[in-house]
Amino acid sequence: MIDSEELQASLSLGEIPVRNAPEIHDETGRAETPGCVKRLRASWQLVLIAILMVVILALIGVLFSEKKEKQSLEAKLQHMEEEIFAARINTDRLQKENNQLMQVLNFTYQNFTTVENGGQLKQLLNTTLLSIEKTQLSQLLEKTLQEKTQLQVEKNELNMLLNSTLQSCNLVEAENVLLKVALNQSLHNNTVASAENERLQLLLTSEQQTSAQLETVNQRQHSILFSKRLTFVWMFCNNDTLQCSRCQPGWTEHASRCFFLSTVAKTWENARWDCFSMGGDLAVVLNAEDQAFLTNMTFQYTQQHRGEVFHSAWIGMQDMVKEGTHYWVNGNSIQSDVIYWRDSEPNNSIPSWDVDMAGQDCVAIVPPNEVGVGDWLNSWDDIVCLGARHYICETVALIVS
Ligand SMILES: [Ca+2]
Ligand SMILES: [Ca+2]
Repeated sequence: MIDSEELQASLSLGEIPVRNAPEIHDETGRAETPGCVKRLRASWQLVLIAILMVVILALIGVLFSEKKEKQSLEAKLQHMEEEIFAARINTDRLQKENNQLMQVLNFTYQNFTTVENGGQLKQLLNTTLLSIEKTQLSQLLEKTLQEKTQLQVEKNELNMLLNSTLQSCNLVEAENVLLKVALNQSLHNNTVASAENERLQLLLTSEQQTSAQLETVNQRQHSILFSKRLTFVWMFCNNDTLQCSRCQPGWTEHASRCFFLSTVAKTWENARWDCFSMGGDLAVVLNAEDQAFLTNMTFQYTQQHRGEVFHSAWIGMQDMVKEGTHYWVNGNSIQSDVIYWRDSEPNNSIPSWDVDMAGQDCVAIVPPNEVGVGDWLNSWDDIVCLGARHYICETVALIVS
């Protein structure tokens, strides 16, 4: 065992106290320290050093902890002193307020004692409180009534608005029904219009095709009309409207024949030559229609040329070869049912200047004073062929196929 004195001496010297191991003596008597003892002694020294270190560290820790705790206690103490100081200040303030309250209480008590009857004050107080409460209730009631009135007004307005809205809804519904009807009608009309449009489109297409065909035909006809080969056609057509007649200008068509009444007077023979030169001959009366037409032609001429001398107009009939036997220029003899002599004609009158005593062998139409009445058709008269008369030529009307 190590004594405490030895331990303190060792610590003071910085050595680790070790217990003296028993000495081993050799045979010669000289003391000898064994190896195991030496090792054991070194281990003990190390252990002691470690223990000392731990103790020292523990002591240091304890000292540090105590110092820190001391500082904390000092801070708490300072804080408590500050609180105590503040409490004292607060206590002083409370004491002052308490004094003031006591003064007020004393003053109140003194005033209260001056009132002879405390019950009257209480009653007065109650009355005052009731009056105030009543006033407040009245005001509240009045306010409530006003709110009720306002609510009633708003209710009436809302009812009116509701009624108006319902009426508007009814009107809207009615209008909606009308619009639906109109929409259906419109759709129907649209369908009809669409069908009509399609029909018109088809018709337009057809018309366009027809127009194109007519255009082609028109171009062909135009080329034909303006060709030199058909220049003569222009003689029979109006140059503006291209309305064509089967007779040349100045000639009048009748019964597929063309007739021309001259504006000059010539002998019967020269008149016939003139007709020849125009591709025709003196006119022949084939029937009553021809007679009416030619007689009316002479009448119209005299009506349109009143200042002009117009005795009569030669036609293609004569009895030059055999007196009393009349022939038409076409070789036909006079027909018994186509005879239109004036009264007392033919009389074959021989004028005094006719040295040849040829008589009247050429026939002309004497224009009547009026047409359509009486014996106006009987207009023939035999006249001396050398006399100058107007004349009527005829040709065959142009045959247009
Ligand atoms: Ca005669
Ligand atoms: Ca006569």
